[in-house]
Amino acid sequence: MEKIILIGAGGHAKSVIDSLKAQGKYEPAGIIDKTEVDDTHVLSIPIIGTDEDLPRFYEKGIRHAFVTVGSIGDTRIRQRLYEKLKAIGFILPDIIDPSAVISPTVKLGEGVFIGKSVTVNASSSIGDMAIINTAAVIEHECTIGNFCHIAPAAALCGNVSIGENTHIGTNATIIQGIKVGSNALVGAGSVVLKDIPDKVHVAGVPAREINSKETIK
Ligand code: JB2
Repeated sequence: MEKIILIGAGGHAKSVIDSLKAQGKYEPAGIIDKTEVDDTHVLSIPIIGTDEDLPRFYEKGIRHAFVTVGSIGDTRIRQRLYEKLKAIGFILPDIIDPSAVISPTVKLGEGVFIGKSVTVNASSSIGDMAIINTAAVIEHECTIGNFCHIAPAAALCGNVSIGENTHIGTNATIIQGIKVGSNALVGAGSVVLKDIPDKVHVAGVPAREINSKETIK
């Protein structure tokens, strides 16, 4: 089995490790965190260094890496890590929990995480480094941009498009045909009935624009 190195030793790493083990394609070589951390393991995977060690692991022959730092409405860390890994030469595979139901017609970017019990229906596409978290539903012909996070149990009806770096909060509902811009944020539990421009934050039922500090992610 090919070895893979994981980047980030927090809560999201636990979700990814579970699915990685269940997927059975890659063997975790270890986790690196941004600095020395007190813990020595996450779910029995050892913490083996910091970001500065990445080139050394690549030289030792580890070719696959996955960003296990999550994001709650701020994708900059994941973007920076993605660029760093690509510059070194790492391959970023997709980690897809075997309980997910994904149409064979779906297009997937690289470094995508698809968690437990997700559904992605026909002709949808998922951009690079997106997180499609537990039990989210992405209906037919949806487009999810790079670095988006679709949080647990969010539901996107058919033909919804989401721009890059956008966060869709847990249990949000987006009705069919809606366009959500890039760098936008949809608060937890919102019901989105109208298009949302770039950089706008919304919350509530029906969803309305709010000050970014009020947002429930
Ligand atoms: O630049 C970095 C870096 N920045 C933060 N490099 C590396 N290698 N690691 C980094 N980290 C590490 O990511 C932190 O030191 C910490 O160990 C970890 C983030 O852990 P935390 O539990 O705070 O968040 P998370 O990103 O794992 O999970 C968030 O996002 C998920 C999607 C949580 O809020 C979860 O609840 C959520 N499900």
